Amino acid sequence: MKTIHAEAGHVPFARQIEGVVMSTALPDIHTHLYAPQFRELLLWGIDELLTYHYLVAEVFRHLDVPYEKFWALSKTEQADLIWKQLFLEHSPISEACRGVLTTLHAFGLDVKKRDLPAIRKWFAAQSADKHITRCMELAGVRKIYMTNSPFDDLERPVWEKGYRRDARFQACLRIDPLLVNWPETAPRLARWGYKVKASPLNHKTFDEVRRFLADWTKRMNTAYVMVSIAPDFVFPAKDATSQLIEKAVLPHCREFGLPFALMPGVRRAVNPQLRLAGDGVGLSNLTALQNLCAGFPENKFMVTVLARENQHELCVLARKFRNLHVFGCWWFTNVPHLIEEMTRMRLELIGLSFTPQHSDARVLEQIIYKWQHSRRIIARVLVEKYSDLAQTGWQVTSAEIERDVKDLFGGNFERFCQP
Ligand code: HDL
Ligand code: ZN
Repeated sequence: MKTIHAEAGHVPFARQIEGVVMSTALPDIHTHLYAPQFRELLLWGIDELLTYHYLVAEVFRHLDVPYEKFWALSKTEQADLIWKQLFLEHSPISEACRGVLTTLHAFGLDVKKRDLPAIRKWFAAQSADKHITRCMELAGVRKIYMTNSPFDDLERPVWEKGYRRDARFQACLRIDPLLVNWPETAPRLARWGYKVKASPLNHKTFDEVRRFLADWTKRMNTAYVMVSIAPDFVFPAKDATSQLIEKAVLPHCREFGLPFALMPGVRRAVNPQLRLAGDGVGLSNLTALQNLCAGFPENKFMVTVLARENQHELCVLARKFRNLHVFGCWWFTNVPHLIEEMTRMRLELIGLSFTPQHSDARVLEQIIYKWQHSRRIIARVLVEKYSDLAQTGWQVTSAEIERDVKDLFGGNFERFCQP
C-alpha cells in the first residue's frame, strides 16, 4: 500500500490530498434547486446569479432608493444594477460576488472583459437539461438534494400531478409552516382532508399530522424531514412546535427510519422589505437539541446551526450523542473564514464523523463556486491535520485518505440516513 511521506516541503503529500478533495464526487445534501420537471422553480443563468438574495442584501448597502423602487425593476434591470454597484463601482470582494466570478470563470468565460451582455448571450445559448449535467460535473456533485415543500403553491401541483423521477435529484420534505406557523397551517391541512384542529392539540390531530407526513414521505420518497427554526426554540415545551415535534414528527421519522434535519438560529424577516434577503441570525439555546438527542435515542438528528457562536457547543453535543449528525456551514457561516474555523473545530473535536458542507444553492450554477471554494478550504485544513499526524510518525496511505474524504463527502451522511 503506497504510503505518503509528509516530510516538510514534501510537495506530493499536500498535492495528493488536495487532488482527492478536489475530485471526490459527492451528494449536495441541502439545496434549493429543483429537477427540470419543476420548470420555472429551477433558477439558472446570469440574471438569477446576480439577483441571488445574498447580493440583493449587499447591493442595498450602496443604494438609497426606496426598496419598492428596486422590486419594481425587471429581473434584468435588477441584475444590471447589482452588476454596476457590486462589481464595477466596488470590487466584487464579498463571497457571494466572488462566487459569481468563480462560476463564470469555470465556464471559460473571460470575466476581465466585464462584458455582461456577452455573458447573457452565452447563457441564452445553453439548454437547461445539458446545463444541469455540466454544472454538476464542474462542481463534482453526483446528487442534488432538493428542498420540497407541500406548502409551496407552485410546487405542490407538480407532485400531485406525478413527478417523473430525475436520478440526479433527491427529494427532501420541508415542513417549516407545519411547525413554526401551526395556527395558519392547520386549516390548510383540514382543507386537504386531514382531520386536524388548530387547538386544542389532541391525539386525533397528531395522528392526522402523521398521516400527512406519511403521505408526503411516500409521494416524495424523501431522504429526510427538515425544518429551520428560530433561535428561541425550546424543547420540551407545551407550545405547538414542540408538541408537534414530539408527538407527530419524531414518531413519523422513527416509523420511516428518516433523519429529522433541524436547523436552528434563523430570525425570519428581520427586515421584511428585503423579502427573501431579509432574514437574520440569532444565538440558539442548544439545550433543546440536547434534550431531543437524549430523550429520543431512536431518532436520528442531522443538524446545522446558523450562529457562529453555537458551533462549538454543537460539536460537544455531537461527542455526547451518536444520533446527532453535524453538517454544513449554513448561510451566514458559509464564508471562507468560518468554513475553515468550523471544519478545523469539527475535525479536532469529532474526527471524521460529520459532513463538512452543503451548498444551499438557490441558482443552479452556484454549486460550482460553493463547492470549489469549500473544497479548497477543506483540503487546506486536511493537509494540516494529516501533517500533524505525520509528525507523530503515523503514516497515512493514499487509500486511507480517499476513504476519509469519501466519508466526509457523503459516506457518513448516507450511512446515517440508512434505516
Ligand atoms: O432555510 C433555509 O433552508 C435557508 O437556507 C434559507 O433558504 C436561506 O434563504 C438560504 O438560502 N440560505 O443560504
Ligand atoms: Zn437552505
